[in-house]
Amino acid sequence: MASEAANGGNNVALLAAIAIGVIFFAATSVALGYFMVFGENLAGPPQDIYIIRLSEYVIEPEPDPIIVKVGQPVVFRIVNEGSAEHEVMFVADLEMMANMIKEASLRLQQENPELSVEEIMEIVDERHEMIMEEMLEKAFAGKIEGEELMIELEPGESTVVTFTFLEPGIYIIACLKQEGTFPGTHAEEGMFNQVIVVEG
Ligand SMILES: [Cu+2]
Repeated sequence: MASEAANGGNNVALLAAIAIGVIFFAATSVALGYFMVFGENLAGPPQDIYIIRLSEYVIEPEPDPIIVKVGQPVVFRIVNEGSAEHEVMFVADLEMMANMIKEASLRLQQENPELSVEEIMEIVDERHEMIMEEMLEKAFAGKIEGEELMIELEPGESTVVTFTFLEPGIYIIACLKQEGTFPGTHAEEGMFNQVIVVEG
């Protein structure tokens, strides 16, 4: 009788321990999940997430400068805080690319005087997307692994992308959109920055 009571007591204690364990596990999971989703708002950016803010006409990284290690996946949260469409694009030769877009715009304008600035920007942008993506892939083959090398965002839009840099060096990021700066690009107004990749 006494031992049955003791067993009953043990069972209760065991059940209580299991219940506490389950509750603790659930609470930890919820907290961890919450932190993973909202943690950057609560505790500032975790070390491996970098913020890139876009607006007229700047690219502001946080922290500044962004210094990352070769071979390690890097998470960027890119936010368009401006009132125009912007992009983050990796460029091998910024001046060349910016000039190319400007010249193409001016040429198109000369050849098609009936077209509005908006129409010309649209045509250049479409070509820009096709040609650039191909050029970027070639220029950065073996240097950057991950998502597309050109990320376009509408005003107020944001996205999270992951890149792994396979070679050390300075990687220029720029916005080559033209809204508000036509026939020049946003980059000409200073909308560019860099990601510094160092040996691990
Ligand atoms: Cu821009």
